[in-house]
Amino acid sequence: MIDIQYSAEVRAAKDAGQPIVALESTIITHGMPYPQNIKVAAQVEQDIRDAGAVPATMAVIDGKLHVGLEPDQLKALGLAQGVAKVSRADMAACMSTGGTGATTVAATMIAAHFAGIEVFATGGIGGVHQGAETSFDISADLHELGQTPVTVVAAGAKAILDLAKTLEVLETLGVPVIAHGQDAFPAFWSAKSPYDAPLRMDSAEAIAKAHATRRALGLPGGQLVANPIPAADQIPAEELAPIITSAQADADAHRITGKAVTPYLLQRIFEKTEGRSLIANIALVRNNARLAAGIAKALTNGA
Ligand code: PSU
Ligand code: MN
Repeated sequence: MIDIQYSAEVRAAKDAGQPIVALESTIITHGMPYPQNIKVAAQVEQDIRDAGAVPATMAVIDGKLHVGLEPDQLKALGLAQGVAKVSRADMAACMSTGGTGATTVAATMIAAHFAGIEVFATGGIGGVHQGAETSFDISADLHELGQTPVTVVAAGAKAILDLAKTLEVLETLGVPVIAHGQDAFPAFWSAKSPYDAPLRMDSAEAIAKAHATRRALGLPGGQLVANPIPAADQIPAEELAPIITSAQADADAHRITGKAVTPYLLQRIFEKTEGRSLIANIALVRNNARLAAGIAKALTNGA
């Protein structure tokens, strides 16, 4: 009944059994400003191709689930105003009403699993927000990681989130959190947070093998691979801390709630860093795309 619209490239890769990496689209519509969003979306796709895999950017367009976008569709999504942000809760409604929406990490995982794609690259995942003890704001991304078997490569989580609580929830949900090449859990714009990740692996092959072992055990849920931003591109945590505090205060003052919180904070931080946050964001997404391609290749090679 669900009629997936594959891009020509993803369709050919599926037929040939080539490695495929899923990409989300909320990062394009709500995570980065126009016009950089369009350039970055195309660049990240090309990074995956250069690393020997095929990119599959997900979105819902006119009610249809797209797995892989043609270049003109990718551009149109980045240009469009007021595109819906579609997560687990809204995905089916968006499709059944013929709507158009960009997929979050949670919705992209659902789409990837549905299409038989096991590896996904993004920037940062949603998590437990600061003040969650009163707001109860915990991203659906965490529950998705607990139930959908996709390995997600991200640069940790942003300091707009409460990292300690985010790690606790992931542990409760049984999600393996694997730092790549270091012990510390990365903090998005900074390579290291004060917290160690529960697991560490130093190669794409090891991560692929862990994924395949979970699959063989029949475990529901995915893995979170926390890949640090390259050192040359990071912004020191102490420099960002006051900016994040003031962005959070703005969000509280304007009574921003629900799914509007994350896009609002990202935009305020972009403004307050005069665009530096975006430069770091681009570097880490590209770095994650390359690692995800390596994991997808290792899985295809029988990890
Ligand atoms: N974190 C980022 N950049 C993003 C997002 C999160 O650093 O673009 C987006 C992702 O699509 C993620 C979503 O899945 O925000 C989480 O939103 P929420 O916190 O409302 O669950
Ligand atoms: Mn939320």
